Amino acid sequence: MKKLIFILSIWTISFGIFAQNQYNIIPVPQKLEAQIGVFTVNDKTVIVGNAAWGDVAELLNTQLNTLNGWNKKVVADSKKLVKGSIQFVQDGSIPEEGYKLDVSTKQVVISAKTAKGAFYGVQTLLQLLPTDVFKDGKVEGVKWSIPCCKIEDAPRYSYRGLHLDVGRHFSPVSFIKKYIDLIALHKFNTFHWHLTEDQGWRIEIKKYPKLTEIGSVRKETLVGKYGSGKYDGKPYGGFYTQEEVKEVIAYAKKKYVTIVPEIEMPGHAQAALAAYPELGCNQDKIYQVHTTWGVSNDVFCPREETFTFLENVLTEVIDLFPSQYIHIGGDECPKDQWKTSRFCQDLMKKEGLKDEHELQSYFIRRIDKFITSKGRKMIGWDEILEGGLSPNATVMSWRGEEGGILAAKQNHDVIMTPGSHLYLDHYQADPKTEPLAIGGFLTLEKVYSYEPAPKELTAEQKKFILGLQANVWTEYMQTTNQIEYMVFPRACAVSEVAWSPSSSRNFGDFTNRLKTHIERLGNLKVNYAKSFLAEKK
Ligand code: TNX
Repeated sequence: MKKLIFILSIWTISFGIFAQNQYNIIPVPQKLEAQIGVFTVNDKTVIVGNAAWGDVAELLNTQLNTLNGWNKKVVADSKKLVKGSIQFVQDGSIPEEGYKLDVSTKQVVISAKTAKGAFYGVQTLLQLLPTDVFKDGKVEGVKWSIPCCKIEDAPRYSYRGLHLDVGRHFSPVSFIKKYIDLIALHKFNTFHWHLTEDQGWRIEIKKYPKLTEIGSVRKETLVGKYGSGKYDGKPYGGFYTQEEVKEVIAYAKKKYVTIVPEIEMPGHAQAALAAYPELGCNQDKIYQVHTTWGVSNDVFCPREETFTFLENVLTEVIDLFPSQYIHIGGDECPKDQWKTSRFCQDLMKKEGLKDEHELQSYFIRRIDKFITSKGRKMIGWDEILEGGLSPNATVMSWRGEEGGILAAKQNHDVIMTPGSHLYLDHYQADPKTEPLAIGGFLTLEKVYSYEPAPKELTAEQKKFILGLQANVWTEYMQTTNQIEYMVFPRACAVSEVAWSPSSSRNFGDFTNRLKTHIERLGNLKVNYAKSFLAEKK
């Protein structure tokens, strides 16, 4: 008897270790029960789709076909379970974005309530397969085995975002698509596309062609650190046509990623003013697209013409983007020009506004009213709290969590994006050995330690924290290679904070899983940073 117990316990321990090495899923699922055995995918394996989720089954099928040179078709749905298949099953009891995955030696069943949940089930399934599944093109000699398990999974937060600033440095459509793939792989559901900046306007607006003709090009390229860098004398630019924007939105839709577009106002507007100087407070001034980093003093003037312009721009943006949220910026708006403008001072008197913060609030409220009238929701950076928060606003808290806490206490929805934990433009390791970055110091471990539900809030107030987002400002990211380096693997840590239950947070376990995950990233040709490997030693 003793002998049997001994054998059994040795077996359990070794299975435990073995199991750990097999299930390297990021973000870690809510519940995973390891089982013995494997299911092997081969040319006989049928994928049984669910009629309503055709695209999801197709994504998996296409990938397996490409890797193996197969020419298989997804089989239409079946009322019964089909032995030997990978089958999609609808189950109304599962949460919106959740899924169940049941892998036995006989069959793989992905159950979900929605197509989106089924899509996340596929993301997990892909991570259970050998990492070669993330390669592009045919691979030889891989046994496609999936370790048996039962998984029940659903996200902790409903808003899980990754942002990209294309204003400072422009990223081509091909990269935006790759970025969206990576967003989806990590079960993020939102891509915040920061489209306008002092240093460049990047989206075509049909009514105002000069925004891109003039506003998307800066005279020179700054190379090196702001303040001591050099200009190379070459113009720098780029923008997305509306056709390209539509193509990106359609692409994102297939990956269940919502794109939140951002049009900055009233600050970060110098490129727009270079195109249409009449929108500034000093209408005789000749503006240029900003060539240095940092915040420009040239901001939109709150004249009627400016509101007409912004409403026209937003109308085109709303027509393009199906997203519920429209981001209007609102951050870092220097008030110097409003202080010296006769027009602004008169307007403040007329509207009974006591200072320039209230004038900014007046500005944002008007825009909020417009966006709300279009059936959408306005979201802005936490400066929109200053001078009084507009009634329908959602707040992105970036200067720490204070703004988010304040907004939640006023019953406004909040997305947490504090610079202290979620700014992926900060150094991730010793600046002496890292490529030039904007500053800050944010290790993988610190990102992973982030807890988005501040203690200052009651349980009721915490419900206003819809989720979190990591931001990627590109002043010092001149190439897409450098963006990848700064974003990965730190975004992997963000994904786990956003998706997985806080009770499963364990940095050691995460970095163990990450060893396999970076193989996936490598196969996807992502230039991830390796500094965290040194950090671990
Ligand atoms: C602050 S975060 C900004 C950006 C900069 C970033 C650099 C925010 C709303 N505004 O314009 O790029 O810092 O870390």
